[in-house]
Amino acid sequence: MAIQLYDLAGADPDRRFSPYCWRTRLALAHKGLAVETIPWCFTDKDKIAFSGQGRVPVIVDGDAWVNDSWAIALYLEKTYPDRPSIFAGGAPGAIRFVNDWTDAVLQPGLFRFIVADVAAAIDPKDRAYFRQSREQRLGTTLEEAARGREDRIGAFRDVLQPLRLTLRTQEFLGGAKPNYADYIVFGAFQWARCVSPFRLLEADDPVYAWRGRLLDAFDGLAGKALGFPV
Ligand SMILES: N[C@@H](CCC(=O)N[C@@H](CS)C(=O)NCC(=O)O)C(=O)O
Repeated sequence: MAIQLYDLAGADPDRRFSPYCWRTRLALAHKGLAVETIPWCFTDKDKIAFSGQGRVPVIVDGDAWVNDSWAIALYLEKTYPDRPSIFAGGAPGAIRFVNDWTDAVLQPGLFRFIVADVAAAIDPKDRAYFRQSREQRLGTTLEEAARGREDRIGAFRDVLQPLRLTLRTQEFLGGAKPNYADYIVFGAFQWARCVSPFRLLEADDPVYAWRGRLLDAFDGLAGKALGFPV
């Protein structure tokens, strides 16, 4: 039986834009595990109440359920040891650092470039909740947070320099092949691509080429998903 994944969706149920859910989608694809995704909106808390919390991803695998993308990654490694390892080419502890850098630096930085586009893409029933919760998190209005993105993009690209330096000499963060570190960081760019036409990367950036390789991975799983051209 396929693993079920509660997956954040927009007003169009085919628009799947959670960076954390993309980590899980790619980890499942890496392991060759079948998945059935269930579209979920921010205010559908009752649908995942069985998990004891209100965020996605949540997976249901037979009698087991797991929430939190990092916990899901560890669960998949432990439960399916005969499948290709998502940590191959890296140590889980170091990949955990990539997870925390992405959560603490990359995604909050990126959010201010796409916040208006996320607000436009979400289901109308989520709008009031999204505004209230994100304005509290940002400490300002959505409109103020979104302002002047063309002027700020250079500083954001500077933050990507460690990623760029690594990708100058290897195809993936995992080395010759992608591993879970790639899926974590790529999830942030895929989040943006799924909701926003804003150009985050220049075409001659090694990060741009790396993102393209991951858009093509697993028969174009991420590249075929509803979003904007990059
Ligand atoms: N640490 C969690 C974060 C999950 C998370 O924040 N998910 C967002 C979707 S991108 C969510 O469900 N938010 C619900 C809300 O804001 O109420 C993970 O890695 O899975």
